[in-house]
Amino acid sequence: STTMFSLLLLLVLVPHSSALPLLSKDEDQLLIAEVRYWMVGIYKIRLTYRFFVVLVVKVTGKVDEATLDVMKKPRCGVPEVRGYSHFPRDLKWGKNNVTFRILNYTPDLVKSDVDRAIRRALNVWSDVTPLTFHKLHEGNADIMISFGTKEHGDYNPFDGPNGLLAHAYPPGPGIGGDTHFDEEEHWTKDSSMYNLFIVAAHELGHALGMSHSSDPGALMYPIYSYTTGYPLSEDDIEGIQDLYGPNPNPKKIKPKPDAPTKCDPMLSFDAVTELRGETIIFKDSFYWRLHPQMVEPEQTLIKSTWPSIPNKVDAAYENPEKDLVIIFSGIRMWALNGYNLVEGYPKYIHKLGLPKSIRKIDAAVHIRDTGKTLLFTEEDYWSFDEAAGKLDTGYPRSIETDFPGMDDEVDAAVYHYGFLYFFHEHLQYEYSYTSKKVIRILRANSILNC
Ligand SMILES: [Ca+2]
Ligand SMILES: [Ca+2]
Ligand SMILES: [Ca+2]
Ligand SMILES: [Zn+2]
Ligand SMILES: [Zn+2]
Repeated sequence: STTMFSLLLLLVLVPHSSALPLLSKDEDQLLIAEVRYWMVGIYKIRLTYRFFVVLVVKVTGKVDEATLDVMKKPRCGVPEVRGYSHFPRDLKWGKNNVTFRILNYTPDLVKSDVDRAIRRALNVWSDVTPLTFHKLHEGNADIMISFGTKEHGDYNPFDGPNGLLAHAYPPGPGIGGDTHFDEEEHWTKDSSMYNLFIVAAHELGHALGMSHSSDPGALMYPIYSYTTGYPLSEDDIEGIQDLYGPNPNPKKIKPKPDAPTKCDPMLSFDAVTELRGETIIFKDSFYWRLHPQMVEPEQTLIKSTWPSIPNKVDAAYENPEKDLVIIFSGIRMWALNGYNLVEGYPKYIHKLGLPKSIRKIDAAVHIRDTGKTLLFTEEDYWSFDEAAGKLDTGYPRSIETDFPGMDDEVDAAVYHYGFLYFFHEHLQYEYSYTSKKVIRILRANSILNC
C-alpha cells in the first residue's frame, strides 16, 4: 500500500542575527500575514526580522487541517492571474552570474549523482533566464549547498527523518541563497524516496527569489510531487522571468501544464467518484477533493497522492459494500481502499468480461440500490453485477435509449440518493433513476461550488 505524501513548505520567522537587511514595518505585516496563511495553528512563531523557507514532509493517510490551510485558494470570481509570488521587496541577485559550492555530500548517493542533481536543478532555472551558475570548489559562493543533521550551524535545526526536509534562504549576502538538506532523509535519484533533484530545484527556486505559488501545477507549490520531465510550469517561468527576464538564447523546453481552474465555465471532467463520503473529481493530471464540510475543494496532483496511477484517469467509481474505489485508465484499473492502493492491481478491464475491442471506459458509476455498476463506453453502456462478479447479459445498451434527455456520450458519472449525475463537456445532467428522466441541467463545475 502507498501512503499519501504531502509536503508542506512553510514560511517561518526565526530568531537570528541579521545577515539580511531588516524589513520595514509594512513588510513585516505582509510576512506575518503570509506566515499566518501557511501556518495557522502549526507553530508558535516568535516574530523577528528574518525569514527563510523550510520544507516539511508530513506522512499521513489523510489531509488534515494544516494541509487545508495551505491549500486555501482565492474565491470564485477573483480570477487568479498569476499564482507565483516573490519575497518581500522582490529579493533577487543583482547580477546574472551566480556562484554555488557544494560543501559536503550525502552518503545516500554517489558523489557524481549529487553533482548532477544540483547542476540539473540549477539548469531548470537558467534555461528560462539570463542566469548562469558557476561552480566554486573553495571559498565563499553565493549559494552554499550542504547536508546537515539537527542543529547544523544556522540555529534552524532539522528534525530527524521526515518532518523538515530542506530549507533555503532568499538571495542576499552571507547566508542568503544558502540551501541546506536534512541528511537524515533518504535522498534518491528516482521516485522511491525524496528525489534530490526535485527538492533541490524547488529549494534553489527560493535561493533565486521565488516564494511559494498557489498553483498546484507549479514547482513552487508547497506540496512535493515526483515528476519526470521539465519541472517548471508556466507559472514558475513567469515568476522567475518577472525577476530576471527571459533567456536571451531561449532553450526548447516543454513546461508542465498549470492546474485546471475550477471556475472556468467551460470546464469538463475526466472522472468523478465518491470516496468514503467525499467527492473526488479528476481532471488532467490533477484531482479535486471535496468534503461535505469543506467550502473550498482542494486540488492535488494525482501523482503526489498515487505515484503509480497514470496522469490521466478515464473513469472511477466507489463500491461502498467492499469499501473500494476503482480507477480506470486505458485498459487498466486500480483499486483504492481509502487513499491506499490495493495490492494485486493494476488489472485489465477485460477481466470484468468486456470485449477486447474496448480500449477505455468513459465513465463508471455504482448504483447502491441495485448493486450494479454501469460502465459507459462511447455511446453504449454495460451493467456489471458486483455480487456475481460478471457482466449482465443483454448489454451493451444505448445510452440515448435508456437515459432519455441525456447526450449520447458521458465523461463522468456519480450516484447520489436515487439520482444519477452525468457529466458531459461543461454540463451536468441530474437524472432521476426512479422516474427515468433528466430533472435538471447544471454547469459541470457547480459540483465545485462555482
Ligand atoms: Ca550565500
Ligand atoms: Ca527531517
Ligand atoms: Ca471520463
Ligand atoms: Zn518552498
Ligand atoms: Zn540550515
